[in-house]
Order: sequence, then C-alpha cells, then structure tokens
Amino acid sequence: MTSFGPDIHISINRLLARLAALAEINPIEGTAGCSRLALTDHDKAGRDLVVSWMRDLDLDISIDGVGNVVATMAGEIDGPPVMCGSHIDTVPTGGRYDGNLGVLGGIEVIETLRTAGITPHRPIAVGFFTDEEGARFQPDMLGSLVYVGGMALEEAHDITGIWGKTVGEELERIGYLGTAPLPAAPPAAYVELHIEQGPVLETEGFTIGALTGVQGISWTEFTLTGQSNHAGTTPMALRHDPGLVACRAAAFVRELALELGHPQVGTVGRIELDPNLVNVVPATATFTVDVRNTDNSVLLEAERRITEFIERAADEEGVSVASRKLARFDPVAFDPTVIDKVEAAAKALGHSVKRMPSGAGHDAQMLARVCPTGMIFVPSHKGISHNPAEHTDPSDIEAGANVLLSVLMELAAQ
Ligand code: HGY
Ligand code: MN
Ligand code: MN
Repeated sequence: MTSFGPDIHISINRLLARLAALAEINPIEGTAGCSRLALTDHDKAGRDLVVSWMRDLDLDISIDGVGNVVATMAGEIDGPPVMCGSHIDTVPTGGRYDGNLGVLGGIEVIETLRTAGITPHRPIAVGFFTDEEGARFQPDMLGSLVYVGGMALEEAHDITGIWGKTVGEELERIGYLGTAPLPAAPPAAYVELHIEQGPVLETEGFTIGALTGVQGISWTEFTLTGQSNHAGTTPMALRHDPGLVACRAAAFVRELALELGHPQVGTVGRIELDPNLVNVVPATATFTVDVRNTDNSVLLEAERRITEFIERAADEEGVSVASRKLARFDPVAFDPTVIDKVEAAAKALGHSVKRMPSGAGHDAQMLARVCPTGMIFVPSHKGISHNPAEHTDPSDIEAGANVLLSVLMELAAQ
C-alpha cells in the first residue's frame, strides 16, 4: 500500500547485512551487540561507514554544527523533505538495533526507491542525530534538540562529557563539526522506525507499534558530601555517610514508582562512591535519578518527593546535598495524521498493530516540536535493550521497514 503501488518492498537481506556491518564496529565480544559512545573513535567509524552508504546512493549530504548528518534524495519538487532517521551512537552495552534500525531502515527505503527507478514527489531525507543516548554527554537526544532549536549550538558545544572532553572538542577531533545551518529548516514530516525496547508488542502478540507519543523524562545528578573516616574505628552514631543516603534514595525511588503505579518508572543507574574502598566511610556519593511518566503532573510530583526525601535523609545523616538537572523533557504527543498513516500502512501490509506510548526517549520527541511526527515500533525479544542480547526477528524488521516505506511514500506524495 503505497502511492507507488503495493509491489514495492524493501530488501531484508540488504538491511540485515548493513545492520551486521555496522555492528562490527567495536563489537561486544561473544554477543550481537556493539559499543559506540557518542563522538568516540568508534562513533566516528560508524558515522564514516553510514555516510559512505549515503554517498553510494548519490544523496545530498549535509553535516551541521552539532554533527547531525542528513542525506536527501531529490523529489519531483523542491522544498522541505519528508524525513526519517534516528541515531547510531550506542550505550556502552548496546545492541545492534537501537537507533541503527531507524537510520539503516531509511537508507534501505531510499535504495529500494532508487532500484525501482522511483522519484518521490517530495524529497525524502534520512538522518542520524548526535548523542541520542546521552550516556557520555547529557542530556540525551542532544543532536536533535539542537536541530530543532531547543538548545543553542554554543551551549551544546560547551557540554562536558563524563570523561572531561567537551562536545565541541570531540566534534572537531572526529571531523564532524559541520557547517549546515542550525536550527535546521523543519522537514515536512518526520517518521522514526525503532525497536520497542520493552516487552509490550511481543507479550501481546503485535508486529507493529503505532506510537502515540513519548513519556516525559527527568534525569538528575545528586552529589552528597559527608565525612570520610575509618570503617573500623568510627562509632555508628558519629558517622556522616553519604553512601548510606545514596542507597536509601535508590530504595525510595523504587518504592515511590510502585506507589505511583504504572507507567511511573524510576531508576538509580549510576552510584559512585569516593574513595570507594572497603575500609573507608565514603567522603562523597554521586548518583543519578532517572524518572519518567506519560503524565507530567505525576512526573513533577515524583521529582518533588524524591528531592524532599534525599534532603531529609541527608539532613538526618549530617550530609550536604548538591544536585544538577541532566535532562528534563515533557511528555510529547505525536501527530494524529501520522499515527493514522502508520496504523493504516501496517494493516494494509497485513500486520497486527497497536497504538502505544514510548517508554524510551527518541529523537522523534524533538522533531515533534517542529513538524508532524510519528514513530513505528517493532518488537524487542523479551523486551531486552541497552543490552548486547537485544534482538528483533528479521520478519519483524522487514515488516517495520516496509511500513516505513509506505508511510514515507504516503507523506511524500502530498
Ligand atoms: O534514555 C533513553 O530513553 C534513550 O535511550 N536515550
Ligand atoms: Mn534509541
Ligand atoms: Mn537507547
């Protein structure tokens, strides 16, 4: 079901081969996963490979000041393209599909059209955005945030990563400090193909997710300062132990998420004690809190109660608290017409389809600020992601990429 007839389909073998080739860049030993943190040499190698595939398709390639890369296939008319894409940076324990599927799926759609000798009415673009994961440089979705004008380029360049380098320094070092204007001119529409990274589609037996939106995300880093001391000689009543407060906070985040109920989630993913030694009461504890909800008022309540708990627990222990917000994005609703097109395309191709929100953050939640936007999900086996064991069946990948082809054709025909 496309404006170009029902007989155009992607090549799943070509798409799987590209996913495998990209996963070969810093593979995680003994797994199907790979590790390419944003703006590292591995990220550069991945970028270079994907750009070479874009060049092979004779696309017009632009690189902007935050390293976003957009490749455009000319249409019958000029003007804003219908855009697809995602990210190719990974978390350190990444799978091969998170982000990569949306970018390589878009390249596959364009190659399918090229091979069929089809020129879309509107231009079609495929892009990858810098630092979607936010594992090295916070916030996450950094490249797409700058792309839509949500953060000034200078501010993004000055962000210092977990290893002390800035975004600007690293972009220059890997040769992806581009000149394309920012914020970018809004595309006509944006559609992102992505793995679900959760258990819903597989558990409920659906092949395609027609995303209704993305839940709100809040990341905060807390630094607690107590008094480092000897673990053997310091009586318990005289301790000021930041490690204790950090652990109580982690337990509270879980209890609060359970109290607020689904879809509230809360995670303390990073705890760093200093000096982190078996026989020393810690001097400092630095930890992160990731809380999310589709309802912004509940998310605000969660943020407030967590901060209150930490301040009270720190006060009881005689420990000081400092905090900084690493990311805060409100929930986003996708465009009803794009959601409808995803659902209709899936049904026309004979696939089961479920409307659902996204638990994970995506570049689409930024593009939704400037153009009609939607997402296509395919199932994650056992809901596993941000884990080298991440897997999606080839038949589901093929279904998702064909839905992407159909939806892009429908949007490009307008
Ligand atoms: O954290 C997220 O949801 C995304 O993977 N950056
Ligand atoms: Mn992703
Ligand atoms: Mn991810």
